[in-house]
Amino acid sequence: MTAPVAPATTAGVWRGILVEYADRMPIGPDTPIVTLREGGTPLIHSEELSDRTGCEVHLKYDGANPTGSFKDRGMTVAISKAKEAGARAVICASTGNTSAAAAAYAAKAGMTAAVVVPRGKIALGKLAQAVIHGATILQIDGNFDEALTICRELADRHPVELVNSVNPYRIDGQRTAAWEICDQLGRAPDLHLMPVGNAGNITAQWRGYREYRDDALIDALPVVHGFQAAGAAPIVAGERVERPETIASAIRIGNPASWDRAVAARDESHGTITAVTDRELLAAFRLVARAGVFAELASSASVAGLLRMHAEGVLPRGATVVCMLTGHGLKDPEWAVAGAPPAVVLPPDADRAAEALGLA
Ligand code: AN7
Repeated sequence: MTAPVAPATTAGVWRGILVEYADRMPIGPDTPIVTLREGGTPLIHSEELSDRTGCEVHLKYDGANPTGSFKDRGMTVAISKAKEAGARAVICASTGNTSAAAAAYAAKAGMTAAVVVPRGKIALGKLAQAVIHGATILQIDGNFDEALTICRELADRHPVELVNSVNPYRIDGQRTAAWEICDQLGRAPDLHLMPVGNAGNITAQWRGYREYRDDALIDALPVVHGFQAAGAAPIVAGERVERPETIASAIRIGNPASWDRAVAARDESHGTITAVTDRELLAAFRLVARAGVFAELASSASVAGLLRMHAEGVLPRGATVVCMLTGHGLKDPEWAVAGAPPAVVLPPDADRAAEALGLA
């Protein structure tokens, strides 16, 4: 049985995107709401990035979702609809975050999940989530694109529901990030910057903004700038990348499923999709963390892109900018500790501690 939604004691507390945006969601009175109260994530003003760029920069921190990434927004809808349709099992291919979300929401729904991931190429935190939520994990000697091909085939031939972003309910749910940004700012940003991997999210954000504009909830649309990792930038190159490579494993994707829709979002918004190097990703990752926000490495593509656009002198002065931070840094803590100075080890002695801290 599904728990009742929003008992009186939760008044004023965020109830998850399916309830908060119910009138914009593909749900009816009989749809079971499978939720971990995703969404409602913080929009954080960045003084550091605003000072550097001369813009008003905000970070939409979707790492604050229940499983630590924006994928929860789409998964609550996909799993609720799968449950409504009577599905017992779901399957997805993943670079990690989708599998974590699918595993968690399937567990909440009492369904089984199978996840197909590239062997050795997903962050330990994400693998840990799939394991602990009880998903069946298949690791393939291949990349994400090959894993997705396998999953599409299995879903065609067997009674399992595909919950990758080729499932339209995933896109429906992910639109909510754009709506929250508008609700939080009281307007649409001038520029919306985000990482691009399989390109479901850029598709969803652009749809979200357009729908808010069509309903006169915002006056103007943002310009959307997407960023791929340099070794995995098929949309930038205009051709598939057979062997995508980047340290940002979340966006190590060579043949995005929503390629055409990403190009449409780019062109309709008069934006761009460009590449950022692994070095730029790491620099942006550290910069954002120094101001208190621990976002996943791949997430930092939005901020790396912002800094590059600033260096190129193409940012309109005073523009309101939102950078999406799509995942939590704890997914892959290795990147945080890599290159850190050696630990300071001391006996338990206050004088020695004071000395080490330069206080004595
Ligand atoms: C943190 O989990 O594709 O362009 O299988 O984990 O919508 O694919 C993850 C992608 C950005 C790219 N940021 O979003 C997966 C997967 C993070 C991500 C993306 C992903 P899309």
